[in-house]
Amino acid sequence: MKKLTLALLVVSAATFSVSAAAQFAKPEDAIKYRKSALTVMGAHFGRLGAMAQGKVPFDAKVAADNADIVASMAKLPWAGFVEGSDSGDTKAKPEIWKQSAKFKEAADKLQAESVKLAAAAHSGKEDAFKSAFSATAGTCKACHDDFRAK
Ligand code: ASC
Repeated sequence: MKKLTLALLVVSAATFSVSAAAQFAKPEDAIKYRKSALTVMGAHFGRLGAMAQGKVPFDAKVAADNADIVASMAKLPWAGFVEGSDSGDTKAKPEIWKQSAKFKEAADKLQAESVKLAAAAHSGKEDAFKSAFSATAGTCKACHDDFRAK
């Protein structure tokens, strides 16, 4: 029984660690957090983009390393979109909070596609990598079109 309780605690801690770790004292802290996560994700996604577009030669190891970071970072920004953080140093549109199910769906799509992108990068197959890259980029764009101000 004790073992089961401990196991359940460990599982729930692992499940909730991301949201529990991301508690914010002020709205501007949440804004800074989500923008930071998106900035880091964008930097690594950009390295993948350079390869996907043939600007730099495809390197399976570099692709896999960067895609793993993108897939990890893709989990983080969402906890920063707390109520009351729609104004200030942000391009976040009010629709994020008005259409929260649609926003969550967009966030989930990015996460799902970035996991597939990492798998494709690990396969070492350039064609699979390129198509997974463009599917993932499509989820970035769709969310920006609907939920980010110009
Ligand atoms: C990037 C980046 C984005 C997306 C988006 C895809 O490299 O920083 O925000 O791709 O432009 O359309």
